[in-house]
Amino acid sequence: MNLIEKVKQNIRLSFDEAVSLYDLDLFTLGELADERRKALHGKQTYFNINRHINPTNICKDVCKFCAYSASRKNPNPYAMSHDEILAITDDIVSRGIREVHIVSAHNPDTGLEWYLEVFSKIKAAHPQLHIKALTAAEVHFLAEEYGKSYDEIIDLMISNGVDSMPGGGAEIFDEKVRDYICKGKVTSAQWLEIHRKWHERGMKSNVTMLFGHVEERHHRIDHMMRIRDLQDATGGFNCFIPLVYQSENNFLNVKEYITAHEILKTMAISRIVLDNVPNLKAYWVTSTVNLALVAQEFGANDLDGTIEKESINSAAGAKSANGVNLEEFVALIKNSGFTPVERDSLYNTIKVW
Ligand code: V47
Repeated sequence: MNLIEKVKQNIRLSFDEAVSLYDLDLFTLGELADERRKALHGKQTYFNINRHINPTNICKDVCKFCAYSASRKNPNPYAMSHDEILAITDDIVSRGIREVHIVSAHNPDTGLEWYLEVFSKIKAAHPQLHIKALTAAEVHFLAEEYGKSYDEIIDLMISNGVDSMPGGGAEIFDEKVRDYICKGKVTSAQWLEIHRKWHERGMKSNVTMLFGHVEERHHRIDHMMRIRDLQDATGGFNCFIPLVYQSENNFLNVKEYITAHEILKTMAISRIVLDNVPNLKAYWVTSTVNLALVAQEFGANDLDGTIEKESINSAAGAKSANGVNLEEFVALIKNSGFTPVERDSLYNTIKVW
């Protein structure tokens, strides 16, 4: 049976077959991915009304692709106080925002207690606000720094109010590429182990892939295969988020930028290969809003959210520092022929706009 027929019949692809999907033309891939999207979500496109908080940019790790952490290219170290964070959460809740996404650099002076306390203070003040916090890279950092096991850190996160884990820190799982772009931080096996443990407690998380830098196509497929294997075992991933590499103010010297054509191919292939992950997010922050809207035709069914404030990707050139306006966002989804569906953090429908 040929590859296209296999995809049409929902037959799971091997690594080699998945790599050869890239040989298909973009529109064929788009049609195949769109079939999968339609079967799962029809014309619905999810988004949520959320707010990112990045409490500190002081980091003990040096990832070549990162423009956010304080370094000689970004000599602006900061660390927020609990009061500053609580003022933000008070404000966002009063404006109807339902999710706070808290991700930081690996700051040795921001202690484990500092995080646990801020989570429990937020939860005490706003029990209904969903806290999506700490990437597996941060869990690993905190475990090492404070001599705790992953199990202990995870249990502390849960008992202090964290509701789900974001997908950051996955980067690219291939060990050689990973060593080149972010040597010294959480390894691929550790990243996957942390999410496995999180899922084993009945909790949900997301998974990202940083692409468009020095990796090759087969590295992306390898990344997807490792996710597919873990998802078979746990079912705990809600969403796959391919993050397009942003090139400014960092130490990764990428000469040739990825094309929109290659980004859309990768989106479509993720939808086809990750047959067990229900949602595929076109993260407008790294793809641009325009391409994220087009990606709806290539398998994507989620556009993240309004975000309000974003520091990690905007430091590297993304035009996301101030988020997007809700009405405008909804109108863009509608005008591109899809139905905007406001969701909560766990993909329950809140409102069909
Ligand atoms: O892990 C850092 C990435 C991630 C760059 O789970 C870069 O819903 C592109 O994970 N170019 C953090 N990307 C953001 C993240 C995320 C975002 C939105 C939603 C969710 C979710 C997760 O940002 C990091 C890293 O992979 N990143 N630098 C850069 N130059």
